[in-house]
Amino acid sequence: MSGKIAASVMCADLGHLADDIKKLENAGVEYVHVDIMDGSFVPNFTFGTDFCEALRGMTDLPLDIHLMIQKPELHIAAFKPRPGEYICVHQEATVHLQRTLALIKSFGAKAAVALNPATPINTIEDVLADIDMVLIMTVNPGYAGQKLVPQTLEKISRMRKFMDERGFSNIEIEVDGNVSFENAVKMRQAGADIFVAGSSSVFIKELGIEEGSKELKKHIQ
Ligand code: S6P
Ligand code: MG
Repeated sequence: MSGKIAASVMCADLGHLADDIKKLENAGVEYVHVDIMDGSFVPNFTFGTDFCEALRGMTDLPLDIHLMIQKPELHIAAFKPRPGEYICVHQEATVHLQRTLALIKSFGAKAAVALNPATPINTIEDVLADIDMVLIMTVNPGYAGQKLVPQTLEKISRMRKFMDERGFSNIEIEVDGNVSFENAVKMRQAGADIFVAGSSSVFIKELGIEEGSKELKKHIQ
């Protein structure tokens, strides 16, 4: 199966959001990646619960909600997780990770854990049974338009091997940060399944959303 695209809505033209969402649908991207930032876990602020509801009213594409917030367990319910959607929390942001993942599952949504570049893969060994996806951050979270942290490429293949050896070949790997056409090829080879597409690919102004998505698809076959 070829790789899937999760288009990062923080890189869209927010003044013409409905147009951009239509273009993403026409381009055949699989998910809308929504970055939620709280100004504490990461230094930036972005969207919230109302924005997710507005997106759900705009498209049938499933949301891939990336919570870059402290104590996400306190806010999961407010995001009204739906079956078919991913809700992703950071390993670094919650003390009771297993309970938080079970809470996500209780809404019928898919549960995911994100790892910052500095966080070792073995920190999620004991929750593999509780997740559908692991998000390998290939930049430090907080901003679009950053450069790849190079050692995260090798981390993707280590993560894949780590999960396969423990009988969790079903868990998908998502990558987020500087997923350029060139980096996407290497990430795919390392074992990534879902590619968060931002300013490095789908939202390159000169290319446009349709062309950018088409080009990225070619690189993640
Ligand atoms: C960053 C956030 C990401 C960005 C994405 C942007 O903290 O989690 O999802 O939106 O990385 O992509 P790019 O191509 O500008 O790095
Ligand atoms: Mg993200």
